[in-house]
Amino acid sequence: MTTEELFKAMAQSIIEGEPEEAAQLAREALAQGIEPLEAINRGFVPGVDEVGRGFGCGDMFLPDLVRAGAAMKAATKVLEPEMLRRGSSRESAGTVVLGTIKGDIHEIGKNLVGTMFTSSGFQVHDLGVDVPVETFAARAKEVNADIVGVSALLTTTMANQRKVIEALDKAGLRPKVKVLVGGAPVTRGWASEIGADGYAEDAVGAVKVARALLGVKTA
Ligand code: B1M
Repeated sequence: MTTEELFKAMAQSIIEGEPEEAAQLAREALAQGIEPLEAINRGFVPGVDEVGRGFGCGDMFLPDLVRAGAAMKAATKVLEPEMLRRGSSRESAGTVVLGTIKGDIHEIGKNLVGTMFTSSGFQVHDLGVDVPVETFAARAKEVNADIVGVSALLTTTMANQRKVIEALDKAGLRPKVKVLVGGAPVTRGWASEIGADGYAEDAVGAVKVARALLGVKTA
């Protein structure tokens, strides 16, 4: 299979919601020497976007979304350990508390962001999904976090990102603790409207922005 054919098959495995096929194609990509993040971005994400588009316009339904999510998770489960293995930085670049905001159970993008942080030398405390606003602030205090990263995939849950900033303010943790927001519906404009310190469109960008916020030199 050529690389282009492989990328097409990857997208198709997500559209058809085939976890085993997706995992197998992820292994094949690694065997071909393709960078894990490239496999995700050029192979699997176009499939996820297609399912999202289909769901958005009523051509696909919730079970399709569920199957696509399971296939995407199976693919990232193969690729993420490899991303970690390839991470070069060994010195701690900073401490990050990360989670998907209350009301929201989308975890795939947040997990990728966490993996990129870990492989770039950050210490990551992943709170999981559907994380209450106060938990971000409590954990940030407990682990003396440098960055709190809040992911939101729903327009209805994005609003809670603002509440995390308010909770950190209330706990007296700002401006020392920087807040980074992201997720598909989140924009730079939204980030500045709610007073976040940083916004990133993707996992690689998240690490870049965090490094800039902490004044860490880019590797
Ligand atoms: Co949901 N879903 N979903 N879903 N889902 C979306 C987000 C949606 C856009 C689909 C659509 O309608 N077109 C839509 C949201 C509409 C909106 O509000 N604007 C939607 C909906 C409506 C819903 C439900 C409400 C459906 C229902 O029940 N009727 C429901 C909500 C459940 C809930 O959370 N309470 C729901 C459920 C689900 C599943 C559980 C079935 C499943 C998630 C499985 C899982 O995570 N384990 C799912 C899926 C798979 C999707 C789509 C298809 C794919 C999401 C994904 O994993 N993308 C999605 C459509 C889409 O995004 N195209 C959709 C791949 C991932 C790598 O990208 O998560 O964007 P992403 O992360 C990127 C960047 O955004 C960024 O970096 C990541 C890596 O590059 N990023 C950050 C993310 N977090 C960041 C944090 C940062 C920085 C960058 O700093 C801290």
